[in-house]
Amino acid sequence: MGGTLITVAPTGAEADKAKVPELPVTLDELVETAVACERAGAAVIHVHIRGDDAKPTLDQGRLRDTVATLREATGLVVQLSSGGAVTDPESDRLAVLDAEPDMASCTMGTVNFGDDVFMNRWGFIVELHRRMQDRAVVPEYELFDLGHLPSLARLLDEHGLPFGGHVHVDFVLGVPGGAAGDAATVTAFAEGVRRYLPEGTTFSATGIGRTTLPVMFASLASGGHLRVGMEDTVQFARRTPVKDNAQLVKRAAEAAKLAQRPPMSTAEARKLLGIRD
Ligand code: KMH
Ligand code: ZN
Repeated sequence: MGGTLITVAPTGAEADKAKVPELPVTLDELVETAVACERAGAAVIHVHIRGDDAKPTLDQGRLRDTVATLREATGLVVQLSSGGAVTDPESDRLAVLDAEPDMASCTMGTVNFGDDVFMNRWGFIVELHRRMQDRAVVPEYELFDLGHLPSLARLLDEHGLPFGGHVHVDFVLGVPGGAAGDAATVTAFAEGVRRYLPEGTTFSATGIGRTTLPVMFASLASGGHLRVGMEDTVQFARRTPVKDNAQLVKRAAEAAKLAQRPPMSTAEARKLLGIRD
């Protein structure tokens, strides 16, 4: 069945640095965590950046610097978040692609997001997909709910395959307002991938908060890949905060090895995802 693609999402837009001091928010902290996570078995990094005030930002200059610095320091596939924070306008989210990442996320529909709404209009999704095709950026389609699967099928049918021709999706489970983070839900999504999406589509799964472990094991058992990181959980276990992102990647790599599907190298990940040279 091949190896396991491990994506690390080290920062996100939600956790508060004042409450989680280990969260990487400066470029130096991000690079340090990226190097450690690559060593621990990650092949892709899903990046949200922060400003000097440690709050999320989509500042163009910072995004460009971040992409260039991560490329110099690591072999990781650099995936920028086009989701940003729930307050980010569509124009800024589209402009993320100007920083020329290898990949970018593309969420397949609007979802309640805790007390907020993560807005993803159909017209916005189409524009993001088209711009990624034009700029040779490989999308990771983020699925927060089962309805996002047929929406992606519609997108591919009406607007064509992504750059590189390979479809890769990520199930983001356990968000309050989205699909639950449990094994039955992973199975339902995996079945939906087979039912709605092109043959050869690959998936990873991430469980938010305490759903991290059930989602991780269910994804491995279903032939899926993994995303872990402090964007998704800041608790390693009950009453035990995460030490750093590499700790989460190491645990994922150990689980992947136990499942007889050891972590993919960055070169293998680039080939699988169809990343441009
Ligand atoms: N921060 C969330 C509102 C993505 O990166 O594309 C959106 C998110 C998804 O994290
Ligand atoms: Zn994200």
